[in-house]
Amino acid sequence: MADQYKAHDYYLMDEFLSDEQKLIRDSLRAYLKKEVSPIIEDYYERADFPNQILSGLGEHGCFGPYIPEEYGGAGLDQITYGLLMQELERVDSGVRSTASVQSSLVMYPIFKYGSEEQKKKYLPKLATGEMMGCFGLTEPDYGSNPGGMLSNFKEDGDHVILNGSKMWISNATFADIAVVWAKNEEGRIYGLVVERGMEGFETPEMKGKHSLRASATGELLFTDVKVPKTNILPGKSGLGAPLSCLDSARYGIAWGAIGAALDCYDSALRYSLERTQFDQPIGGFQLQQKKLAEMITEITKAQLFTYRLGQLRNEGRATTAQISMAKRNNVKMAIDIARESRQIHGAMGITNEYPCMRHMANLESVITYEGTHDIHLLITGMDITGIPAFK
Ligand code: TGC
Ligand code: FAD
Repeated sequence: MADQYKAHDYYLMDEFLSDEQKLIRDSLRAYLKKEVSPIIEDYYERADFPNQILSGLGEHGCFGPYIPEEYGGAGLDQITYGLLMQELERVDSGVRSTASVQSSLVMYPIFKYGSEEQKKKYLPKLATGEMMGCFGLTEPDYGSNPGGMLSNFKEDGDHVILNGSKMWISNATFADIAVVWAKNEEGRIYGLVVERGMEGFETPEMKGKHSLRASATGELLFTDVKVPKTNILPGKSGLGAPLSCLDSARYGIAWGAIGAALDCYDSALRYSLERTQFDQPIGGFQLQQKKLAEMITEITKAQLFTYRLGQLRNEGRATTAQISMAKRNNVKMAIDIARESRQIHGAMGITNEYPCMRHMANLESVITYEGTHDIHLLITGMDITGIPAFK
């Protein structure tokens, strides 16, 4: 079925956007409708990522939108970055994931903490999608608590020897490079750029996912991998380095989740006006109107506070806790709307003719990765009380 999506802007938020921001967003929307919507269900069912769209995503500024142009990025502001993530996730969370990882978890740490040589070597190719990356933080026994990681490296002349493993890594199976977080001999965390082809480095696929199927997820296995010291990111060490990258990715997810919610609402609204029962459109029944009215109310609230978060990001004033609140709220809002949308579609809602079930399943990953729903609540709790309740 052709992608009939129409954007919804109940509080006229577009009036806050510049012509350039709208142009960039609308151009990506048109590209995705033409090139991605027609194939996404098929890739989702086959549990595969459509690699042929990588260069198109690069051309539309989806890789490193806010990285300066001198390093190949698009040099855009944080609200435009958010708008791009919203369009991508409107189509599929897995497509947004690929762009999030590339931008915020691979390009950002190299840009922020890399040497000038590292920036010049990797960033321009990552921006076009000619080179793809992944981000290895989570380990089999350390998910919410990454500070306990076991991956480690030891000095060996001009190199270090890396051992350990990472799990649940988006883009792992096809990435050319991995930004990997591991401890040195003193137990201090550093980021290392590990390149595909380095001996002892493997990236097996993780299969059997019922969620985020149009995204490639894998492990990263390191057995005595010899990594040149010049591949260590020199700019920052400690857990704060990977966590600061998560701020940027979580902010993108806050916008992205609104995209998934908009798609579910749009499909439900159209279906409610087309489908008749008891001789009238189901959208004429109060119970269905309640669902639709509550959906657009929640979407509008999220649009408003996420836009404000974007302004704070542009000014360099957004805090980790503010970002956590938006990620947590918006993903929960989107997953609730996906479930309501599926109900409005009746039995058709469980099929691949409508996007709601796919979004619903995808959002089960989104509510878990980049910090679980509960961890984000604890981040807010710590911020308002001053007492960390993690341990
Ligand atoms: P804690 O003691 O609180 O902090 C350790 C050090 O880090 C600093 N810090 C930050 N720095 C910059 N930005 C942030 N957001 C920061 N948060 C904390 C902190 O100041 C401290 O610095 P220092 O100098 O004092 O050492 O750490 P903790 O071990 O108690 O943990 C806190 C907690 C639970 C909030 C944190 O570990 C956490 O966020 N856990 C969730 C893990 C997570 O989100 N993993 C995501 C993996 S990547 C992923 O999921 C990609 S999905 C792919 C896709 O998007 O498609
Ligand atoms: P756990 O940490 O074991 O948590 C299990 C449950 O316990 C959760 O409900 C959690 O909220 C709760 N819990 C944990 N600690 C506490 C506490 N202190 N207080 C209260 N409750 C608590 N990681 C990467 O590094 N790179 C990637 O690219 C990446 N991509 C991913 C892609 C997908 C599809 C998925 C599903 C995950 C991905 N992840 C990635 C991993 C993701 O970040 C972790 O799954 C997430 O951080 C949670 O870790 P965990 O699954 O080990 O759950």
